[in-house]
Amino acid sequence: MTTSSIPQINVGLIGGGFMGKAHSLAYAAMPMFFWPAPAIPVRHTIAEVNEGLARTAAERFGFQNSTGDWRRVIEDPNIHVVDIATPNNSHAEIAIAAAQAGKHILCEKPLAPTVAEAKAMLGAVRRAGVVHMVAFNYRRTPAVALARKYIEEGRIGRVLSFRGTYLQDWSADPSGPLSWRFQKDIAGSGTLGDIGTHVVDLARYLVGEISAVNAMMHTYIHERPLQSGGADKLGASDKNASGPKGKVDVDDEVLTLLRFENGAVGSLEATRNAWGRNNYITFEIHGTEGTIFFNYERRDELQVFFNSDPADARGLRTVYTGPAHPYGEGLWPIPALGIGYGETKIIEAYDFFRAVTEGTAVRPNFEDGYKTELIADAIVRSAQQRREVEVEPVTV
Ligand code: NAI
Ligand code: SOE
Repeated sequence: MTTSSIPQINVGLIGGGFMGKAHSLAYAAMPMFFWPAPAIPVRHTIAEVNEGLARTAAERFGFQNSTGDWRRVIEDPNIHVVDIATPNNSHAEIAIAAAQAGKHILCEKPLAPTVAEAKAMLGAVRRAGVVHMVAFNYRRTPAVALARKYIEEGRIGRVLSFRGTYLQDWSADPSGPLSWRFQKDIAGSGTLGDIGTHVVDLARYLVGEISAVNAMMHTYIHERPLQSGGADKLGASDKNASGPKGKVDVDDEVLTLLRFENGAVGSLEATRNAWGRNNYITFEIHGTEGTIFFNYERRDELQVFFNSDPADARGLRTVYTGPAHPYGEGLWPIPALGIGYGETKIIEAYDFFRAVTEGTAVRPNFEDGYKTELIADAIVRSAQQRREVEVEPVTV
């Protein structure tokens, strides 16, 4: 196959922060990993909050054009894919406008800060008939995809239970500034929407639909120093901060029990106040015939116990992901050379552009994002009402 037979697809990326960087890297690298690539993503236009920031982002991330107004991206008939990498409160407005303009959409997680916005977004992409994806990238870690393969193949039998955690420590220090992630009107919720939803996505991907929750939520640090401007510092401590403080009105910690439609039970714990934990996404899944354990901080590894193993070789053992495993054909040639955060985004871009060029659906999509919001909403109501709460049905 020659390069000329691979479609070039123009991308308009909105938001040039942390995720703007990760997605730009993925667009540049995806064809280098997966060849023949489903498409060559062309970094056409990047939008930021003003012209200066947009120009800098274009130069840094390799975009041909820049704009200080995201609406220019939507209006441009040469742009076919809109990538939304802005804080949560702008996802719905941008996505609905992009869908109405017939653009395919990759939107960062959480899909939206509220159920109502997520529902409107799903309605818009369905009406437009465009490809849509929500960027819960951790399910694209090869070891996580391998866990799903083992479960689908029945290697651990019927799933009985799921224990998921997402523990970080970047918000444990009270002198960490008031990131937008601590403000309800921008983020929607705190730890729950920011990282708890990643675990919800993994639970749904690996075990199935969640029908009910029984939750507790807590806020430990109620005010933080105002950030003086510039890029979001993601809580990086400023010990000398002596200026004014602003109110934190979101949760720091969420814990919930989970009931799955298929009869499995589980739990989810998430906090950004766990000193010493960095990106500690773990799950342990017990089935009638075995166990699977994953820890993102050792993301090349999947620990497995299969009841079918010979009696003299029993024990949790480590499988190192590599060419024999999901996405192995495009990644590195020797197991455990090292999968990074970047690779999860490269794989995400690969699957998204495959769907765009083949005209097929990809998951997790806006329906998954909407369902995740319904679960997050049930968690909030359960914590408020101090009782088990059923997840509301999909109504789009
Ligand atoms: P960030 O604060 O680092 O960057 C956001 C950028 O968007 C900023 O540069 C800001 O100036 C720009 N922006 C804000 N409003 C805009 C507008 N109306 N038009 C154009 N640009 C605008 O935030 P970060 O970490 O990149 O987060 C963005 C989104 O990605 C959030 O929804 C977040 O939850 C999600 N995220 C997902 C991750 C994942 O692992 N999938 C990791 C980090 C963030
Ligand atoms: C901060 O908690 C954060 O950047 C989240 O917003 C991301 O979704 C997560 O992947 C990494 O941590």
